[in-house]
Amino acid sequence: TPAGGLLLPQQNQHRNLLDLSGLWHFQLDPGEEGEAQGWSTALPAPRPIPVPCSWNDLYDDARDYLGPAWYAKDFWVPPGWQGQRVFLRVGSANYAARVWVGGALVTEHLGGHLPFVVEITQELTWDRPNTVAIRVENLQLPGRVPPGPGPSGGGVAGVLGGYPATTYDFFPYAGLHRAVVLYSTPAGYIDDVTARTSIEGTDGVVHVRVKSVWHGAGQGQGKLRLADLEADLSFQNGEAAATLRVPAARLWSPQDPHLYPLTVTLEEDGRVTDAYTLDIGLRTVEVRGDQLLLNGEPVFLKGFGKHEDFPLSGRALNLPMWIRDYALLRWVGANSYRTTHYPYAEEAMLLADRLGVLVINEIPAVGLNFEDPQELTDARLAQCLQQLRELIARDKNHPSTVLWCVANEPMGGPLLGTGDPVPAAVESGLAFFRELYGEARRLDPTRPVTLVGVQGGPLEWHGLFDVVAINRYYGWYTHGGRLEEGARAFARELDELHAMFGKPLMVTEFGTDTLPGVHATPPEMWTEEYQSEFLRGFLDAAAERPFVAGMQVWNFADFKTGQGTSRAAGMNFKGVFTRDRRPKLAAHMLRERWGGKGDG
Ligand code: BDP
Repeated sequence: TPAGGLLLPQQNQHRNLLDLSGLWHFQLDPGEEGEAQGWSTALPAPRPIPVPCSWNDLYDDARDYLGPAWYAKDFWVPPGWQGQRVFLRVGSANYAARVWVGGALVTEHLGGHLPFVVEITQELTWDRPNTVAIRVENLQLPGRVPPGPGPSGGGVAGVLGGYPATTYDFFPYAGLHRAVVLYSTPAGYIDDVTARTSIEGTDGVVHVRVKSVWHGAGQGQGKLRLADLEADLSFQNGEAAATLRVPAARLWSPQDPHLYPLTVTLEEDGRVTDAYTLDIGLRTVEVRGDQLLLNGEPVFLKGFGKHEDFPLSGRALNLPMWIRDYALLRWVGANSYRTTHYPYAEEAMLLADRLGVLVINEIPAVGLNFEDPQELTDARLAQCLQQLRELIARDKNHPSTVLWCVANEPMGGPLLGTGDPVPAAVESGLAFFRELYGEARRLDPTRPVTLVGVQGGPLEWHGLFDVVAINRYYGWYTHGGRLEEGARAFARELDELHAMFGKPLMVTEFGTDTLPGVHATPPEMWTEEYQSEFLRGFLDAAAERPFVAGMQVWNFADFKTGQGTSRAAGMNFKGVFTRDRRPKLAAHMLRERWGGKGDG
């Protein structure tokens, strides 16, 4: 088993990669009989399913299904891989997974949206096909993250109502949402690379730590290479570090998202035995006073909260969607988004690096409620810490990630100012978030960390973080139909929060449900005019306040939710684009305001 690195597998002259995406066998297991009946070697009545894909939109009986389901596929390992170590990597199994190869249980994992890896060299056969079976189970349980509806109800979504019941306001899509791949490495291999960048004068400084797994004594040599720069790596107990200094560095920024390929090699007896290349960006992010700085200059995040959501493919990796979404971000003049409310596909992060998009990268901690019993909070903390470690391991080298976010709208009492937060819940949350913040900074001291707060929620929690991030709906969930009053209440709160914390402030959600094609003047709730004027009012208030470091509209596009009385047709209609990516009136307004470019 690897030491814990989550490097994106790659093909080169020392390593191999085989993507098992495509058609798999699939079977729901409502009676939970699969394990006892040996489904790990063959499914008795399989239907075809693509991987990656959510199962929900494909078969009627799968849409609202909660329970275990099985995926299986036969594969050959290419003969040229013999003598190498072979690993299986699952990009995202939502939610709990167990994996068998050749009928042997090889690993288990809890939590969607993040990859896990297991070495399967010993389990493989070379003279006949191998079988991989993955049991994916998607129950909404209170001790998980995101939590299933617990003793205190269903969080924000509990207030909204909805079926299937969730603590969050999006459809509980499930399945193998990203690629399942096989890869091979030499016996001694590069397991992890951490590149941290700083700026000194006009030099870009790259400090690189490498972890390797050696078949011998854990010692060895290697090299770092970036353009024509080179440094030696000398491993002690599998770890080595070196620093490269790039003169007259071309810094990474949204205006010029320049990437430098960084190559790490291992050597034995002067011969290169393993190599790994990743593209890095030379840039810094920091908070100074009430400003967020990119490369030492104040930066403003214009953009959206998003979802990985599309008809039929559900929450799965959908490259056409991503390419179109990045084109539309450019069209509308946005430079950022938040990965609401879970980590997005690695391909999306690579594209953000390449296209110069700033990402607030969030763990799947949505729907937390600190009025629940302490044992649930403890179980959730353990899960959040694991997800934070996995996310930082996966995404730490992406220049596009400028901020880690450890939770969305944790609750500590009544919602939307209908009552005061509950003191015991606030205390419990303080201990919880102190720990998460500390862990994020320990794992990655190079990026600020934030928590996204709900309207009317406890303000104390923000004090622990580097950036104050808030979701506000004055003019929608409160002040409905009264846009001016709502915008004034919003502006007042901005000033209060600034006086209270003196930190950079971001509005990470603001928006209104908007039925495409529905119009009214003067603007009325649910119309395109109302959305456009609501957003304009908030943007105006923020523009007068230099401590506001970002405005992210909720949402980029309409998205699927559970069924309920407040979500027409099972959709959240707060997108400025429809679910099939057609602009509403607000998209044009934003484009004018944000200086969107040319074509989509
Ligand atoms: C916030 C949540 C988000 C919801 C949104 C809404 O963070 O997930 O979809 O409000 O109500 O509560 O539209």
